Amino acid sequence: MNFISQEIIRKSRVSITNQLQEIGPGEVIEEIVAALQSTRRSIPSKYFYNGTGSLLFEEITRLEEYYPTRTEKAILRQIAPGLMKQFGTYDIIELGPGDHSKISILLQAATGMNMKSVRYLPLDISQQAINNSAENLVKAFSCVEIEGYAADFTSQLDLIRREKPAMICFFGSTIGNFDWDVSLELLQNLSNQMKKGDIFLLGMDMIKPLRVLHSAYNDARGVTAAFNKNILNSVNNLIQSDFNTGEFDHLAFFNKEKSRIEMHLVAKNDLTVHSPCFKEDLIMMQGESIHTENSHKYSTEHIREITGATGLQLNHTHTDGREWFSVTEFQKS
Ligand code: AVI
Repeated sequence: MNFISQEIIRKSRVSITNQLQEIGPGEVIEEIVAALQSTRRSIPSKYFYNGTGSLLFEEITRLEEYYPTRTEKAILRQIAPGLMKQFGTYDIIELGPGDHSKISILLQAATGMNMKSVRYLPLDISQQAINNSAENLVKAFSCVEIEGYAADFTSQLDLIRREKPAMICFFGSTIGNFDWDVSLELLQNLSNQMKKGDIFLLGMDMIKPLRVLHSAYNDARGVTAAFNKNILNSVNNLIQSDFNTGEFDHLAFFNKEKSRIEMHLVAKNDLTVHSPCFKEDLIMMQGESIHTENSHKYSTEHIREITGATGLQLNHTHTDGREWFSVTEFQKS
């Protein structure tokens, strides 16, 4: 396939390219159909984030029960001045930022220090998210220059045109949505692309009391349930299937052995789903489920293992008072 990457926005201080067409629609369809038809049915969690899914996730981050975003931001507010003082001249690359609330904390610190120019390179699967962030950030921060990529950071890290040493940010414990082996591979790949002196900031959600974890993924207003069910709308759009969200229940629980919250969609009754992309109709029995997400929770031992597997040097782990969340600074040596 020889798609030409499309530059979609170029204004002064902002350039955004869409590299997603490098991933052909056929590959997306194949991936979804194979996951749905495997013996343990699943949908890759990256497909949560269509327009509605991204809005629902933003709503989740504001929920009383969902502590990770609030806690991570509190840590970032504390460490931002020190980070910008030390690394403010670096290119700031952010993987999967979603909204711009976390980078804003770093840019706020840069503004407080009268920094004249900060180069910000966000890479996100959602084109809309990149556009919105760019628009808001240039309005709010006169120092920022943006080079955004609508791209999949699991396979397109090499696209980034960095010009200087880099501070790579991977916040929100998005790493937790990958299986442990896959996340180590992703981090090894990232480490291989880093240059000596580059910094990597990794946000990780830590193991904590079960009731706190449980209610974070089973909020009283049902926003997480709506987010979970919406993945079926996203899939319907991608493979022209006819999943009906009303036919499924939201299920989220902590799997202690694997140290992760698992989210599933459970069929309320026997049902059949059609799609021109299926060889045969997808038949589900009452109680059968589709696994939609894993959200791993970590210990300091996991952080040590990452250091060993990637060869990155661990500079510092910052946590909140309760140690519910951590932001770890690694360095390429
Ligand atoms: C994006 N990710 C880190 C969130 C998480 O907590 O795993 C997604 C999410 N799923 C349900 N609530 C939030």
